[in-house]
Amino acid sequence: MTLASTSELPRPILENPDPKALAAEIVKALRYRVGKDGSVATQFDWLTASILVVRDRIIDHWVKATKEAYDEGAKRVYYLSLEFLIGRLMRDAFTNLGMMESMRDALGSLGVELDVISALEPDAALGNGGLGRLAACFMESMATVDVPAHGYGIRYVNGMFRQEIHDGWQVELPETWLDHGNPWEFERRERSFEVGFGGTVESITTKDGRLERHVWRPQERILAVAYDTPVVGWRGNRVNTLRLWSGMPVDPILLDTFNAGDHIGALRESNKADALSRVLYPADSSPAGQELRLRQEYFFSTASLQDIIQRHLSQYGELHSLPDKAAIHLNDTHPAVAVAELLRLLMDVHGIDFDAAWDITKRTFAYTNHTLLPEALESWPVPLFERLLPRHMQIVYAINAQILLEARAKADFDGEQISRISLIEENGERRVRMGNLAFAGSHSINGVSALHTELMKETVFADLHQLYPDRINNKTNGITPRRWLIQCNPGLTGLIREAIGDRFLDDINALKDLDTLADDASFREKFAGVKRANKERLASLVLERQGIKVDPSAMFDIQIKRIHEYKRQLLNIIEAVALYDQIRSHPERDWMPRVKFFGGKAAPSYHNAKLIIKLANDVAKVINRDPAVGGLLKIVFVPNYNVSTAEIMMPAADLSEQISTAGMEASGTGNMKFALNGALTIGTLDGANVEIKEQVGDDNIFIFGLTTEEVAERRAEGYNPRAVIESSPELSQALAAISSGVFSPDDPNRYRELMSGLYDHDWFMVAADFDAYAAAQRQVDAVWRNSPEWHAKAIHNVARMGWFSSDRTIRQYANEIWNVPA
Ligand code: 26V
Repeated sequence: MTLASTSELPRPILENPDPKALAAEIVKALRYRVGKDGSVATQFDWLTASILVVRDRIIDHWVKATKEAYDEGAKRVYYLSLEFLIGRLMRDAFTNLGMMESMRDALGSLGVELDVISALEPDAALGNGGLGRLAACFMESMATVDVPAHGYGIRYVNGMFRQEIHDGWQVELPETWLDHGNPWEFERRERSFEVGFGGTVESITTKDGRLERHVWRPQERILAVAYDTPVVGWRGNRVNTLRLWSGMPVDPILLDTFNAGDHIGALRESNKADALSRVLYPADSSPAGQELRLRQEYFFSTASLQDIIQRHLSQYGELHSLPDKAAIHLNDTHPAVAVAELLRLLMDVHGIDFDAAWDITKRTFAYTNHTLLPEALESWPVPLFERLLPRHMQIVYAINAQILLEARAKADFDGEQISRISLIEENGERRVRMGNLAFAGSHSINGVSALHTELMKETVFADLHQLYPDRINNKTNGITPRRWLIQCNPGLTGLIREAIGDRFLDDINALKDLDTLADDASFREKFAGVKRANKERLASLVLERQGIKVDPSAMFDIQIKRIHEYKRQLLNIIEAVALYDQIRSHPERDWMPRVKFFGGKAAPSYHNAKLIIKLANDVAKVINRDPAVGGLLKIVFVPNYNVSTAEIMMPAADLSEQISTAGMEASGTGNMKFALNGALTIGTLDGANVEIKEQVGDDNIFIFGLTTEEVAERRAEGYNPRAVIESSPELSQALAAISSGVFSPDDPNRYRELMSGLYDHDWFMVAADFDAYAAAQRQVDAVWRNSPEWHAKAIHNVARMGWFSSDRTIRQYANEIWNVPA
């Protein structure tokens, strides 16, 4: 079968370059921009030259798109996000410009392998997980569906840490993605803005004693400097800008201090500025709480707003029209301080009164909530907030007065409800609630799956929803099919093109045409062949990197995502232990060979998550070496799970594990990537799994376990995990084995506490769902045994995933929230 080749695309993008001409361009870039000659160039130099060649093409479109948006007076979307988990960009750009094969040929003629150099491109890992990756998919989709947009974030020097596994334990190492420079970005020194911290607020009054305005005199000042990366959409239709801010000192060196002999002190300013954009916080739930995090949030929020205001003023000369020309989106509460900052800029800098400024603010902002976990809801101690941002503290109080007034006027809220909608938490330590601030300052608040949105209305935002019932809406997440199908799975893409033509490349819903082919034996065989090749690729990677041999004809059962107790990797591992026990006790049964893959990072301070990684590795060590299992079950923990690893693992999966405690996973997007690549899901009725089930049909997914309501009921009636465990012999035995040190003979007590947590409270209902999960796994085995049936289901999954394209999601945001055409 042939790989997707650009020459077959229906409307060849751009010029669909001739490989010979491309090769000449690459050589020229190598010589004049990298400063090397082919005879001395390293593989890395070839990579840089190749990126520069594709970048040149992107720039032409970039300039054009930017000018058009300006000339048309188009409304722009500004996506504020502390995280953009982009991964590699080169292949994405080749795919979207339709020049993958030309580039491969051009490089080949120069004796360079595209696959070799593209593997050298570092991942831009400026995010933790789902929230950051969603921002990256959205950037690509906004360019694709022609929405003029800017992403705003921080240019972290150290993104997400690199994970190594030493003796089964996670070890965190700094990721230095900028070490060899970054050919994608453009530094814009001229685009820099001052960011203040601390200091005092002065009230200026008129001669007759009326308050005229407030002037904030910050004690510290730092510069935010812009770095721009072009983001190209499918077929190069539009190129948008990802603008990342980097901290720079106003005075790089305090010369007086230096000359007075304090050489270290003289660099103080420089270090402070550097710290702001130094490192991404690697926790995606535990309260960060640290001052540096709040500084980062304010730093990028104010720089972005100043940039937006400057652009708006230069085009329209006034700010009352801001909501008509700018939609500013808050990706979670991380940029929520922008609500207070926009008010400050409008009032204190541009002289607009509170009522008008508040109206502009609300009509401009929209906010997405990405989690209901109480520990992930941001709040800041009032004393810290007040010390760093004294003027914003006053503004928060002013907003609070406003919404409490509305609550009292509009609804007959009781004291408890009033205290719940307040922007200030008053129980115990006083804190600023960023979720309430984002809600109050936005005209739209959305959840990321139907279930999550309903739960938002019933839980965190119940009272604010009662006060402002028109604001909460749902926008189910999506993924970009360019990266998560066309680019990462050329085999499947080629097969689909052969079978149903090219329409799905531009209209992903055309994948539906595959549905009828599920009954076609010859198509099923080809489909199985593609999956097999993808599994072989993963198998050789695991052999090469980890020295573990796995059989590509076994079922590849994969759980890859952040390690979190609510995501229940533990449930999966315990089930593997129970299965291991069964295989040993009943070797005569006809077991279906499986390889269970795990991958994911734990927050460095999250003790149990790190212990779960160690457990997966300990269990793997024992099972993989046990001749009694005879290769029927293998466990592999793949280190350093990131976007690039995902691109290899998603296409190679037979079974996708989406087994969070119902009600806890806001959406999930890995679940969508797997299904689009032809894996069947085993999952709970949580997040977007609910909607995946609706799309693919009940027969093509394995659903098990308690529903959200049942989880709540069980908790309400006093859940007793010990009784549940004791009534399940398989579960008891597995827990006893782990607890007694069968998998940790070097430290038999290693998992005592982790296991006793399950007996004592089992917050995430692992025990309650265990039997249902094990039963669902045996049902999975039964279907797997019937290979044509399995592949037919897998084909139905691919055929019915069109709705989960982030193009659909972005069109909904555009039409229903941002009010821009798409
Ligand atoms: C929260 C915090 C809390 C303070 C410390 C730093 C930090 C960093 C990130 C976060 C956000 C975590 C929320 C998150 O990633 N949610 C995920 O969003 C995905 C996209 O909507 C969704 O698919 C996942 O279900 C959801 O867990």
